[in-house]
Amino acid sequence: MSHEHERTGRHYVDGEWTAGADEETFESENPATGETLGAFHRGTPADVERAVDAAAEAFEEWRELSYIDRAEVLWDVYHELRDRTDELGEVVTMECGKEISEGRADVVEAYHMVEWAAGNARHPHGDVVPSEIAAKDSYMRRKPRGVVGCITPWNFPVAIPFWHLAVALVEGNTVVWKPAEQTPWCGQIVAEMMVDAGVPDGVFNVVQGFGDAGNAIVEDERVDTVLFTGSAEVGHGIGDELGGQPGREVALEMGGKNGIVVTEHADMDLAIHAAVMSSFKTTGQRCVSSERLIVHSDVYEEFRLRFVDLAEQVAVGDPLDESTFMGPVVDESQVEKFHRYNDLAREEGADVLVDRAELDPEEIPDGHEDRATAADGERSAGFENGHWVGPFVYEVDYDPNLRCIHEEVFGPHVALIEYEGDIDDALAIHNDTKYGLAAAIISEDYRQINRFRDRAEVGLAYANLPCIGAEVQLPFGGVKKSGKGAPSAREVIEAVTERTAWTLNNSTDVRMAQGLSADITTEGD
Ligand code: UN1
Repeated sequence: MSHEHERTGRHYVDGEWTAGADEETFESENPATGETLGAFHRGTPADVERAVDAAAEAFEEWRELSYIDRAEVLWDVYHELRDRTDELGEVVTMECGKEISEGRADVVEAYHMVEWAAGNARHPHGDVVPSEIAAKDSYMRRKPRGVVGCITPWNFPVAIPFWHLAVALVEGNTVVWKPAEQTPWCGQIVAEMMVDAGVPDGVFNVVQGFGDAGNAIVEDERVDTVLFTGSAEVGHGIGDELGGQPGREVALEMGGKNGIVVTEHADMDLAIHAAVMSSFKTTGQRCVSSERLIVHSDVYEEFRLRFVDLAEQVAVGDPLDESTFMGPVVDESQVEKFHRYNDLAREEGADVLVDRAELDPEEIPDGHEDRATAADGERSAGFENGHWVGPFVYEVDYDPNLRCIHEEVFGPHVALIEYEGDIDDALAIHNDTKYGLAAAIISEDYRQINRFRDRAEVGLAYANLPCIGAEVQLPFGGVKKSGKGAPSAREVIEAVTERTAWTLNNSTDVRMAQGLSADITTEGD
């Protein structure tokens, strides 16, 4: 990787960097400044078809390697990621706008996942199952499914791809990956790392581009499994398309309208910290970010005062500056969506408590004077063309018909909802959403905590923690509209492998081995 001016990224297909079928390119943009970071060839369905050809062909050889041999290749990728964490972390920040410690954390999460997937290769794999017959050995044998298509989002442009890629490859599948169109440079560097690590030709293919390329992956019946993390709209489309096709697998992870419940027995310092982290980290652009804070009436006033106070002060600024808490949102469509939902909250009767939504770029401190930009190697022009917003916080009486507390915004748009009664009253509000990804409860009362654990309708739940920050070895995925399967960790193994229930007879006695209780013919033996 370098910061040179002329960057034109290519696809990586069948062991070659290629411009693809079409000369058309698209640009990657720095959301903080609006600068162009580079041009990338735009993949077409024809490019995807070539990539799937290559992956299908490479599969036969790749599957023949032992687990451990395949894992060795991934360990080399692990070292690339570790050695280049700072450098790649900076590209993450430049391309998707999250502040620099999060940029680096994205890369760290990626190598954690590689560590998990490659480490599995030296662990027992599968189950030994007892048989009714002593001479039989039965066990579960896993086989790779074939070609795995990965479609990944911009908000974790390195980590999430590795949730998919690392496991798919170690298990013996070959891959066609489409990175998000907002973060192609991250995709390019990951591909370079794969090449440097010696992944054989055709085993790993990248096609850069937009939804038409993603659709081509989904529509190609030779793609045996599709792993998708992204918007609910796109994800459900993929689920519907593949659902009706026997033999094709899918694991989907989509959004949420995640809630944090703060009970009357909450430690208030913990509650405030968890809420601020969950609502504003990554500028509210994690699938697990919280947009609903459901707070018991006994502690509501204190919570509101302290949360509002911090929301007013959250440091929005240059994402390359270590002291920034919140960077820009990724692009103009996110800015517009944020403003649209803030207006909607007002129309629906919300009482606005913090309104830093229209952030003036002139007021953003630039703490990173010597920042080298990808475009020209000099300090950027400034932030006036960036996609800047600040926290927007409101309180609203709970009403099942309000759209602002039911629809995902993906920004620092936060509702405070007061509840009365017991934990079941909080749960009734909390569970009133079509989504079910992540949740947290803040309480010192173990009964409340356990009730929440058992009744919160989510795939990831936390007590006395933010609802962001899942570790890679946990299955990451939601229930209800938030997902199907969990496209990370053990669940990816399920999605990219087929099981055979395998039984071996160790006896030469046919009857014993088959467990026959009767002779085959009436004469007997
Ligand atoms: C996402 O929210 O889009 O749990 C992924 C977390 C991260 C992954 C988030 N490990 O916050």
